Amino acid sequence: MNGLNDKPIDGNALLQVLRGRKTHRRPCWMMRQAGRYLPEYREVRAKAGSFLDLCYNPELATEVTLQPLRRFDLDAAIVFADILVVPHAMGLGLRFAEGEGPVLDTVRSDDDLARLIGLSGSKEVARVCETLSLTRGRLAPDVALIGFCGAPWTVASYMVEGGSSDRTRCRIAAYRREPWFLTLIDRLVEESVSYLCAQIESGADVVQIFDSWAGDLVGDEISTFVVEPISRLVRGVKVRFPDVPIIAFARGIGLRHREIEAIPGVSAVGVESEAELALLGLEGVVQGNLDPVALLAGPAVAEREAIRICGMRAKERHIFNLGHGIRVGTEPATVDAVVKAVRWVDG
Ligand code: 1CP
Repeated sequence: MNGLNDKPIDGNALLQVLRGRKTHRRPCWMMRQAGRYLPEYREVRAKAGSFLDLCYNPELATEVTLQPLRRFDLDAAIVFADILVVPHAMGLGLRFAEGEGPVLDTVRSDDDLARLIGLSGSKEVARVCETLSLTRGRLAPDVALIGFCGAPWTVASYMVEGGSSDRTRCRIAAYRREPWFLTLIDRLVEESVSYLCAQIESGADVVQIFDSWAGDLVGDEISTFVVEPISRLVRGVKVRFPDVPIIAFARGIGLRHREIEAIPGVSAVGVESEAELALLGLEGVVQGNLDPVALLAGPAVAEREAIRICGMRAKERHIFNLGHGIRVGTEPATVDAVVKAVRWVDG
């Protein structure tokens, strides 16, 4: 099996589960399934130049999107891009410093906000959309194509801080609720709706919203900066594409995933590794939550943990995944062992 053959579309396990139907097997994909742990990725990345050059080169981005599907029996491909495409397309300077992560122009004042531009006509968005349509054309019908964006809180944190951080400056703004911070969140909802809709028009079958830093927040900050903006984002996409399933991953909010599950239009809830699936009280479809470090511990540990997680959830209500992205240094053979273990559980 290589995921690149031509089985019928109704064999798409991820779409079956997201639509609440019976499935022939437990859908399985892994966050950051394309990336530096794969030697063939490193080769294309070297050819492309920088990480951003790769994101905006549709032919090469399509190639790296498809690479994990050639190795592993997965049910989905996720378009190779980044959550920071949105602030980049809104006019902020962005570069990825080797070994340091993203460096982004900051947004800290009313003037900074006023300078942000809309996504319509964006070259960056057009390139990502071209990658989606090239990829959809080359993928087997039984493999779903996932488009994505960052959630407003997570993307705002990079814009306010200017890169990776502990988000303290952004959290202070959230506590104070300065008008410009709320305006920034609103702008991100609006632009993210148009970004996800553009991805769907270009071939995404499913979209995922990544709120990687949702777990920073406490109390009603979670309602105001995670649940409400995600609800508005989901509503905006659903108005135009009512049949496209949406996965919402607010990493690190534990029991408050129930509030994400309750958002109308959310088809599945992503869950971090730290949460115990059986204790969360989620009734619908959950995605997760194998610890990426278990994969670094080798195939025997990773298989054991994968089987334990599958045992907590019927295949109709589970999308097997990690609780966060695959780490650099993971052996591809361990990823293969995990996928095979998931297949061994229930086909
Ligand atoms: O060349 C490289 O290997 C650079 C590493 C890399 C990769 C492979 C970055 C830099 N981004 C990506 C691709 C990417 N990013 C994908 C598509 C590939 C796939 O999943 O197979 C996706 C979905 C993302 C999403 C993303 N980017 C998130 C949300 C998910 C998560 O990991 O929490 C975040 C927070 C980013 C920001 C980002 N991109 C890259 C870095 C180093 C960072 C900063 C991370 C941090 O602040 O800790």
